[in-house]
Amino acid sequence: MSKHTSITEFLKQHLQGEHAISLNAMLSDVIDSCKKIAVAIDKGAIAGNMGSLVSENVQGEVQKALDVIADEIFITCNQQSGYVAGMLSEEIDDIIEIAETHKKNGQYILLFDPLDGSSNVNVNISVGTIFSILKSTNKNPTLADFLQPGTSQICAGYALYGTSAMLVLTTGNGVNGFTLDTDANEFYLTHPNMQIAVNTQEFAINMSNYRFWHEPVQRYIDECLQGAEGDRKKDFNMRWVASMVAEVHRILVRGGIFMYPIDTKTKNGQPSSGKLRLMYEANPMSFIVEQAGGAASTGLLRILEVQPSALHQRVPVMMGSKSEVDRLVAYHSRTRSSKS
Ligand code: P6P
Repeated sequence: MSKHTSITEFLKQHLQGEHAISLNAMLSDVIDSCKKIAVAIDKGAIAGNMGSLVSENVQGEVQKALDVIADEIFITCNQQSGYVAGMLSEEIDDIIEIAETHKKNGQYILLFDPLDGSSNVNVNISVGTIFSILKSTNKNPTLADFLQPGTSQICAGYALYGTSAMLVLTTGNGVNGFTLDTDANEFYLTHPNMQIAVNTQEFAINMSNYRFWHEPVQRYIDECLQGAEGDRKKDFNMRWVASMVAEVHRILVRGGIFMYPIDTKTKNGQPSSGKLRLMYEANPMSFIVEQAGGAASTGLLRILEVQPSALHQRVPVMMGSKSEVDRLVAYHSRTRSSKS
């Protein structure tokens, strides 16, 4: 028997308020689905799930076999509680409607990226599941019910399938991390009250896009690269895992800043608005980061205050140690005021 508190026990002790019963039931299903996804990933190539499919998802990305497997697990498991009235998956264009028989208790919306960073699966680098829970005004949620700003989230979390499987979540009262004991098939509290260091010397960004960034981001990175001889008067380290869940988890544990900024690359002739999706990547991670004392911005706006206009809209992302995000926001506002 572990000396740690199980997630089941933790949730019983800590969930309070109007959503306590429903969140406990919904999170039980989320936990169950993340355990199943962890097993599917652990089997790796042995289960023959490593390959890519012919299909593409709504993002126009080639789907991995595990993308579809994780998506199917998440959708199936998260209808059991009866509290989920509608879902949105990164892998599926339209709102996922729930059968009447599966939504008897209440109205919540579950948004998720079932396997974030899945291009890393074949090379055995950490991937994750990201989820967000919103309250719906009715049992048959409409598009308007889905398009709520991130400040409306009542719960957000991620599973990280890394050197150990972890579940990290917030319900608005701080951030707690749980590690999966595979022998007991249970998550145990190992990272209580996670806090992001205000200052850092580590940044995470895909440097190959440098020439496409706007000036404030180029300036910020230039200063990091100039190190102790430059304006920052300290050396920086860089990481890039190409898996948002792994980057954000590292930042929760040891500080840092994660950036996927807007760039001038065009896609199908349209200017980019960044790569990461607002509803099921940026918003849940921003909720977690802020609850851990960090900050999350588009450069111009607090991410949680972005008013969504489309289910799969993308948004520029800068999140992590508050002093670094504040610096980037200041650089963006200076650029904006110098242009006005
Ligand atoms: P790039 C994974 O595809 C993802 O959505 C995030 O998890 C990750 O941070 C980013 O894209 C990686 O993007 O351009 O480095 O492949």
